[in-house]
Amino acid sequence: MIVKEVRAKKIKDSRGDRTIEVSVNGCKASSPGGKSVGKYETPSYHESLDWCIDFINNLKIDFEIEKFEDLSKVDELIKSKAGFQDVKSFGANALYALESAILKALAKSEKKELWQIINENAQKFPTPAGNAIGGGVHSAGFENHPFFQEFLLFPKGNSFEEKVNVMKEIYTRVGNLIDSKKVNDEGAWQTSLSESEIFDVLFMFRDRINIGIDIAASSFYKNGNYNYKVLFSRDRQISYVNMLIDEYDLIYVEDPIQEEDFLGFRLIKKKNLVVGDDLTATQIKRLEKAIKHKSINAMIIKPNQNGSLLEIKKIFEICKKNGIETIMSHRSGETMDDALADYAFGFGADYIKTGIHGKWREAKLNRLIKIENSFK
Ligand code: 2PG
Ligand code: MG
Repeated sequence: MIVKEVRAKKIKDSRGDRTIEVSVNGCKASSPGGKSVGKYETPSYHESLDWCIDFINNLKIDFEIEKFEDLSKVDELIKSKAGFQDVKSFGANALYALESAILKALAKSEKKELWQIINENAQKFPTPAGNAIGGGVHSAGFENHPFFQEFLLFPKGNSFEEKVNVMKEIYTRVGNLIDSKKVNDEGAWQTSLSESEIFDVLFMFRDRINIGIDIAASSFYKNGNYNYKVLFSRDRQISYVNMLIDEYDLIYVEDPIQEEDFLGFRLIKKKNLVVGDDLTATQIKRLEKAIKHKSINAMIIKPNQNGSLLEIKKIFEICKKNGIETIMSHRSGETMDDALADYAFGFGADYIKTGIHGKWREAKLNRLIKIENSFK
């Protein structure tokens, strides 16, 4: 494929924050934005969003792109033009949107689907994981919200589409049961119920779903303690989480411990998934450290925590080699771009965490349903 036209501009995400959209030969891709941002994520932009837009609008790609690996040529061009050692210095949002738009244009020119550019033989569908009840920083404006950031549904079913339908049905029934009238940044119900009251509600649907949580523990950790209004020490946090795992049969616990504490993660029970998000921040070095310390058995992969799709591919390979399950994930501030679904399918993610309610979340779910139907 010959790249004829590259354009970048500002758009608004679901939260109304500015983000980047890149179009290559008329194919558009954009980057989302997080609120519970891990300390080790690649910064979103070198200098600023405007600087990156300017840079892309002056970029001349004068070589042919024929396959996924050719993204390395784009990386080299950016590095030499900007004088970066590492292409990620360009900023994760800028790099991801550019690379993703290039791959979409390549897919179009070859009359293929985006996922086929990653892996022509992909066939495994991820299980959807959806945030039903929200808390933490995503619910910051809501009084007395839960401390935990996400109460997630892992629906049971025989196909991706059936799982999505189960997830949506239980989401609606949960909202009625807790009499919630509002949703948060991610489309999850707002509530003043406590953690244990929420678990009791979700537990009623155990025949249709499994329960998971994203504690996002770094967001309420300060000076050695976890602040639940009452301060919990590290030991108390570890035993509290382990107690919840047993009590409510949790199958998934994301960021139960703050992002610096690899050894604390190791002490969380592993009969379920113990998932790194802020801990690993979609960075190869952080993943390798987590493997060495036996901190996790599953990892969140957010393209815009890293920026480079070539590195994302490597991360999937390292995870597969080391028995680490993979969760491709959205951000709390999302765009209508549905490429995340193709990346989840193409890279063979075990799960996709992309919310339940709201057009930005449904775009990704519907894209995977469409891919599934194309195999029928
Ligand atoms: C998370 C994400 C997505 P944010 O913590 O897993 O739910 O939140 O995008 O705000 O980092
Ligand atoms: Mg998280």
